[in-house]
Amino acid sequence: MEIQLWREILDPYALAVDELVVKFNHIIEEYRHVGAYSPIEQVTGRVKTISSILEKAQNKGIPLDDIEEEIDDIAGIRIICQFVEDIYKVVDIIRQRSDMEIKCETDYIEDMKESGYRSYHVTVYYYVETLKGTRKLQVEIQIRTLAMNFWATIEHSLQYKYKKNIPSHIRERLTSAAEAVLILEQEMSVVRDEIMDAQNSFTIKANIVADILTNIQNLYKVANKQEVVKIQDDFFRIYQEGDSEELKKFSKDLDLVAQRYRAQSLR
Ligand code: 0O2
Repeated sequence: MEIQLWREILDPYALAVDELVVKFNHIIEEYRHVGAYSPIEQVTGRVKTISSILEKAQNKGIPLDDIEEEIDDIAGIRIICQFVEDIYKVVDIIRQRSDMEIKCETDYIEDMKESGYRSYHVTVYYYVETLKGTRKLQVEIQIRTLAMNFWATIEHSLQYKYKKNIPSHIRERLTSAAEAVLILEQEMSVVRDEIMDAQNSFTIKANIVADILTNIQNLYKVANKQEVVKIQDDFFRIYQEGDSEELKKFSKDLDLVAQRYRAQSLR
């Protein structure tokens, strides 16, 4: 197939990947803005390379004309979570969205692959607008924890290195590493609430400080300089004392001052 033709096929998938990465990143932002823990830690996306598409088509006996129908991971999104529980939250988020229609789901976490691979796969239909009109595309979303991703990335590289024939002694190591990942995740789940609390209070504090600094910056433009310098000194003192409740109260009071000057911060 000519390169131009491949470009025509793959360009809409690149658009789908770009849009979806933006959308999932925006979900992280939404959680952070309300100071809540985000079940999504990180999002990446990729369009399958031509050689990888051809290899898959050949291995599975798929005619070139049918690749878009038969290969559901031409566009791939990978969502990384901190905890196993978060994966199912993300799946719920996807199920509720009106811009993605679920085609199928595979839970390789409940049903680990023989290789030791664990991940939750959701294949969705997603619409993109192109010069030639609306296109309905398949996108594979892989949702996994940081630990599962670490394992899968290493195993994938080894598969590549050994052309899918990983020597048995390395296979055995990978199997025990997969078991270690399982134990690690179980242990981390026990302390999940503690970790979430710590991360939440960190995000909340960071948001409050950002609000305060924006308000001070805005006030510099409109308010009496001496008053703003005093506000700034008070802020530094409270910040250094490290009392979160005091910081919250200070932020609320500052909001009122900023409102008075119509200089309120809007993040
Ligand atoms: P890439 O882009 O190189 O990652 P099937 O015939 O159903 O078993 P299919 O249709 O590829 O295979 O679907 P499946 O099993 O859901 O796999 C889709 C993708 O999941 C793979 O893409 C991998 O990214 C990942 N995956 C599945 N099994 C394994 C595994 O054992 N180890 C690792 N590291 N990843 C796995 P591709 O096609 O390999 O391409």
